[in-house]
Amino acid sequence: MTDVVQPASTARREVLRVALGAGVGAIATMAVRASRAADANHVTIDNFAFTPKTLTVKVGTKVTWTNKDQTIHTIVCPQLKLKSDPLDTDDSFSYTFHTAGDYNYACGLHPYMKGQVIVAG
Ligand SMILES: [Cu+2]
Repeated sequence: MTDVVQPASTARREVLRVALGAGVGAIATMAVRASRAADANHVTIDNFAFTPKTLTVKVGTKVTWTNKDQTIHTIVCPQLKLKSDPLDTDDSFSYTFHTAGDYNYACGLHPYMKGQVIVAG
């Protein structure tokens, strides 16, 4: 009898564990979605690339770049005569876009790192 009950109990515990695991996964997914929505004006610099590569914002939006690389990067936009200070790991730079347009920028130290901010009126 014990031999029959024991496996069933173990199996039920396993089902519960899997269900809890799925619940945690769903919560984690929701947290990621929420943080993405909040980061609509944020560009991450990681692995020598800007993410998102193209960011679309409304006029008046303050855009913030944060360097997640172990290498120094800068933000350079000739159109705006904009040049950030060197950004070390976890440093940020912000700029408020006041005029609609397509703004191409790059890293001053690694010109192949390109990004774009589209400012819609
Ligand atoms: Cu760079």
